[in-house]
Amino acid sequence: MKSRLHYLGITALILSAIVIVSTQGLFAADNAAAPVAIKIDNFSFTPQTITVPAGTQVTWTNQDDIPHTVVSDDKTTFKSHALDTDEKFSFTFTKPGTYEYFCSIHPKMTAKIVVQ
Ligand SMILES: [Cu+2]
Repeated sequence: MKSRLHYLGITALILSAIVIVSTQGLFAADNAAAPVAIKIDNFSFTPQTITVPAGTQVTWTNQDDIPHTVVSDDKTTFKSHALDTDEKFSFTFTKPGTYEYFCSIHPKMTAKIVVQ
């Protein structure tokens, strides 16, 4: 009698451990911010406004046939050099806030990233 209860207890412990480990795995996957891509084409950033969780890495790709830059409005948070066709620039947003940016070659090109 003792041994049956004993094994039941051990089985319950092992099952609990499996549930805890797999649940933590799921939460870890949920918390990992998926990378986001923004394309630069035809003198515009697409999408022009995007909301992402903190920790998201955003990568811009210049798909236009002329150079563009990606520069935050404060000109310090992030600032790419002139991107040639198919060239990329990445920045990881760690702090929540609203980040407006533009192309310093064509200042009418503006867009925004909201980090939550
Ligand atoms: Cu430009």
